[in-house]
Formats: sequence, structure tokens, C-alpha cells
Amino acid sequence: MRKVRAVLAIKSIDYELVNVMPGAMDAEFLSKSPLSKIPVWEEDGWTLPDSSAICAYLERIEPTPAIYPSEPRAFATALFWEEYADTRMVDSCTPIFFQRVVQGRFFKQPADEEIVRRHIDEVLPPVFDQVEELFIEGVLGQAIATDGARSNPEITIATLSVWAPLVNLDHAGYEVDAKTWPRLAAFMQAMGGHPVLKALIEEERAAMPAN
Ligand SMILES: N[C@@H](CCC(=O)N[C@@H](CS)C(=O)NCC(=O)O)C(=O)O
Repeated sequence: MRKVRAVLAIKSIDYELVNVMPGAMDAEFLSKSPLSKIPVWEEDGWTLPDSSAICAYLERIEPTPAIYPSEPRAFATALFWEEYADTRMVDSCTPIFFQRVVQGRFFKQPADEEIVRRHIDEVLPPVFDQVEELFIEGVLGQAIATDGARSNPEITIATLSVWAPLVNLDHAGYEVDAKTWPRLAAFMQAMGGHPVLKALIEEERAAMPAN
């Protein structure tokens, strides 16, 4: 969902956002989403579920700025990191966001801090290790600096996909530890400083109930 909104903003595509709560999908919405998930894109009576499918469609209808690399291996690698982020990263970040933000702030119920602790201490570290080594170092390389120089990650489907679930951690009050994962922390800082992404995060933050 955040990934799609980021692509729309980067490509300056106008849209109307209709919020659907994951727990409250009516029959009409479910008929448009065979996997019973948000987001769904709707245009002139045509519907398209799944954020990855939607982003690929948006690239075709608005090719600039391009967010998919054109070189075949870079393109395929970007698709892999989109998939990694949408599965492994989303699965390991969402429970923290759910407990602290959805339960704690939207539903005003106590967050299960044991679930949060287990994810922070046990689930996230091996995922962050892989992202740090294989994506940030292996794919982005010199674009991410940890020596005080300015990091400049390209905005692609891969960087947007990896950035998106980590924003949920930020909303939940968890910051990537720069001592343990210096490249990942620098990546998040650089992405968060991009004017379009910064505006999107600020809009999300403003729409959330206070702690
Ligand atoms: N791969 C799908 C996953 C989407 C997804 O997991 N959406 C969540 C909310 S972020 C959802 O709708 N969950 C409802 C449910 O699982 O019942 C995509 O990227 O569109």
C-alpha cells in the first residue's frame, strides 16, 4: 500500500484514496480482491489487486520517472528485492506495527510487548543482516555511505519496496540500530529525506491517533 502510494507520488499520478480496513472488507471489496488483501487499484470499472501488479501497471501508463531498471539483470534483481520485501520484511515488521500502532493507538488496547520484544530481538536481526549485506551492500553498493558522505539511493521498485515496511517500524517507535546495521540505517535516513517520501510519511503520521 505505502509502496503504491510512493510510486504514484514519484510519478505525479493523481488518484483518490479510499481507505479499507483489513479487518472490515465488505463483499463488494472482496469481489475485487481474490486474495482478500489491500490495495486494489480501480479505474473506469477495471480493478487490479496486489501492490506489485499495480506498480508494474503504473510504470506502463506513466513511464517517467522510470522506477524499474532497464538492464535485464538489474531489472530481475529489483523484482527479487520487491518480493523479498513484500514477504520476509513485511512478515517480520508488521507484528510490531500491529501491536504498537493498530492495537495501541487505533484500538487503544495494550500492545503485547512480548510479541514486540520477540520480533525486535529474534525475528528482525537475521532479516536486517540479509538486507544490509545482500541488498544495501550487494545491490546499492557505493550509493549508501557510512562515512559521513551523502547517501544517494536511486528510487526504484526495489528501494521503495525495502523502505516501505521499515517505515512501519518507525511509526511504531523502533529505529534501525546504526551501530549494528550502519548501511541500513543510512539507507533509511536517505530515503526518509527524499522530499516526496518525506511528505508521504508526514501525511501518514498526521493521520494516526496520538500515543
Ligand atoms: N502481496 C500483497 C499483500 C498485501 C497485504 O498483505 N495487505 C494487507 C494489509 S497491508 C491486508 O490486506 N491484509 C488483510 C488480511 O490479511 O486479512 C500486496 O503487496 O498487495
